[in-house]
Amino acid sequence: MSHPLAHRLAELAPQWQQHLRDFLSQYGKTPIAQIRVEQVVGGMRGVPALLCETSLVIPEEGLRIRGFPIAELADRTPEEIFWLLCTGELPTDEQTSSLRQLLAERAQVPDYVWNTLRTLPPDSHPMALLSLGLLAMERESAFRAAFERGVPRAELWQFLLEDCLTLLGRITTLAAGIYRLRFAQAAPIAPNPELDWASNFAAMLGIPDPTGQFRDLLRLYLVLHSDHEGGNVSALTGYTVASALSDPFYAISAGLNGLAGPLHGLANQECLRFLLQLSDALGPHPSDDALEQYLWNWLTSGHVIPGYGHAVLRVTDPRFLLFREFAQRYGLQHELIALVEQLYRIAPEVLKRHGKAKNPYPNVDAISGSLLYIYGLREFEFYTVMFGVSRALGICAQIIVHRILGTPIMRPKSLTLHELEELARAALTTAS
Ligand code: CMX
Repeated sequence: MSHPLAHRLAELAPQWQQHLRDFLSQYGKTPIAQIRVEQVVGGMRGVPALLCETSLVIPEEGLRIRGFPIAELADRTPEEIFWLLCTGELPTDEQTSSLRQLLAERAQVPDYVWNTLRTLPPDSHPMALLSLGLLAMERESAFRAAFERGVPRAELWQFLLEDCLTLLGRITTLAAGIYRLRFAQAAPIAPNPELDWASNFAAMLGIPDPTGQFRDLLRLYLVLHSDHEGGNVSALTGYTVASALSDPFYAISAGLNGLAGPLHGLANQECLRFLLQLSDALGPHPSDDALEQYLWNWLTSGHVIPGYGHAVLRVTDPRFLLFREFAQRYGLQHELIALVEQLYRIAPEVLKRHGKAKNPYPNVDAISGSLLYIYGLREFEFYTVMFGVSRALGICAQIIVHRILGTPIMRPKSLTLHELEELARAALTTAS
């Protein structure tokens, strides 16, 4: 367990723990917010009730990872981002290469995992395969073994870190292998220990990449999707499961099951499907009027526009803008990109006129799938798997930090509608 990331976290752990103890002893009983009835019923929207150190989503700005606006991190590698997420510090070159090596050393997926996946019917969703593949590896958990040996609670984070590194080392191989088995009817490509995490993933997918642009896109993709604070379905689920001291194989697998939902990670798949449908219906170069009418009919027949809106953001997602810059930098002249641009001009106005969505602007999913499609990754059922590989970085970092801080098992209080009504009436009476 002697590697630079474990060492650095061991140095930081006592400082973080002391900070939290001091803070709790001074402010532990201080109320910071009131909760409205509609928030209790409405998925706890906006309730500041979770601790997440790795990142923050500012409604008027977008994602910050450990205080850095995401645009400042767009040229970094996933290894650097993972180090940053875990420690709050940008790594030195040496630290980055140690992490790169560590992940590369752990990139082999055992045969029993492939054998398990091969037993599933061919129409199983790739996200189900990814989640199941991780779950199958649970038997190897160092965290669970340490717990069973009676390792003291305060030391458990070190075993959690090891599991997370194993899981992250393998997840690119697993995901790429799923792509090969499911869509190319071909055997998985073995990981190359010389390559970094993103390049290895690109190589193992086996998609022709003569210019190296697909690899660059993948690196950006893995960075941009890595974390989006703690309250989104996948992160919250992963954190909740890990808070019961379930090991990371359980926690990340569970988080990814949440990511597989169409309102969350599946939206990039749905977004591309929507664009292709739209192009089929109106032709690849529709007039603005035709597009506006199509969107209006779509919305008024009860559908959502995939890739638009967000539970927290209230501006265009900076990750959308960073992908757009990528397309501009490489001069991508594809009709899908033209359609993404045209939607960006027209959809926000239509959503505003429709009057429901609190945020009428695009999120990251409005463009990410189109870029993958253009570079030859055309099986859009696979897109959420890509998202999951990246998001595993953030959820792993979140549960590592939580275990270092020693936060307890999650247990919010739920109420029946009757109790909620009583509470609401009592609150109104007291206020008047
Ligand atoms: N198209 C049409 N209607 C939309 C909409 C959209 N893109 N976004 C929100 N709305 C609607 C909601 O469905 C809701 O309608 P009801 O009152 O009838 O239920 C209303 O506007 C208010 O919703 P909101 O408070 O603005 O948004 P939520 O926090 O409830 O939901 C999200 C957020 C992302 C689920 C929603 O905007 C959506 O469904 N967008 C399309 C799917 C998508 O792009 N998801 C990816 C999000 C990023 C991610 O998590 O990965």
